[in-house]
Amino acid sequence: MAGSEASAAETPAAPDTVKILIAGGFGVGKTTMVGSVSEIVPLRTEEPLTMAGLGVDDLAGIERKKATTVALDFGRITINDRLVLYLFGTPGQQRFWFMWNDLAVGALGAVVLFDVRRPEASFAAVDFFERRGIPFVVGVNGFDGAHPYPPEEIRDSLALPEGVPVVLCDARERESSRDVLITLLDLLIASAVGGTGSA
Ligand SMILES: Nc1nc2c(ncn2[C@@H]2O[C@H](COP(=O)(O)OP(=O)(O)OP(=O)(O)O)[C@@H](O)[C@H]2O)c(=O)[nH]1
Ligand SMILES: [Mg+2]
Repeated sequence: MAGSEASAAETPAAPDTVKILIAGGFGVGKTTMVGSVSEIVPLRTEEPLTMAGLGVDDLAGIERKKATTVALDFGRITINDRLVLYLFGTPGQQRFWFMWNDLAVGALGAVVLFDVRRPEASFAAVDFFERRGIPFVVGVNGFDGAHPYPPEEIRDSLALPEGVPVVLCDARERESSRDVLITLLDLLIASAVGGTGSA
């Protein structure tokens, strides 16, 4: 019995798992971010954009887009031996927004991705997390590496509260996507310590 007690004591504790949403409007780079940062092959639920979506899917500014998420993306990243993040990418199109409520259950925080060429695409996502008091950071996805606006200008245009970090990023780059998640984790820790929520 002593042996089994000893081996139980040596068994490393399972890491804590935290659910994070990668959200934002249509085509802002959510699937791309989950894919770049995930250490497992991400689960994707993408369907091709077809002629049937003409007049429904607004492709202005993202004409090269070929597929869209119809349910969710799922990925995972190990931060250290005590913490693992489960990443859930939301669908971006308005007709799939009803799924966001379910996806948000149990989420501790969110990344709202933002495309400066189409700022209005992410307004609803900011609103969604503000209303629910879920802490979030804004990741400004610089398409083609371009970051024409400083974070403060983006903060003003979204009327973000002071406590919401704005991070310039490139969703295609693992390191950059990871930095956005680390900023979110810092915010979650600060919120937990201060007990202040998202704002
Ligand atoms: N040049 C460039 N292309 C990007 C970047 N991020 C995403 N893309 C491309 O933009 C398109 C849209 O990216 P997705 O990741 O599918 O966007 P999404 O937000 O998941 O889209 P929905 O699920 O349809 O809302 C894809 O063709 C990506 O390859 C970026 O930082 N730079
Ligand atoms: Mg997607």
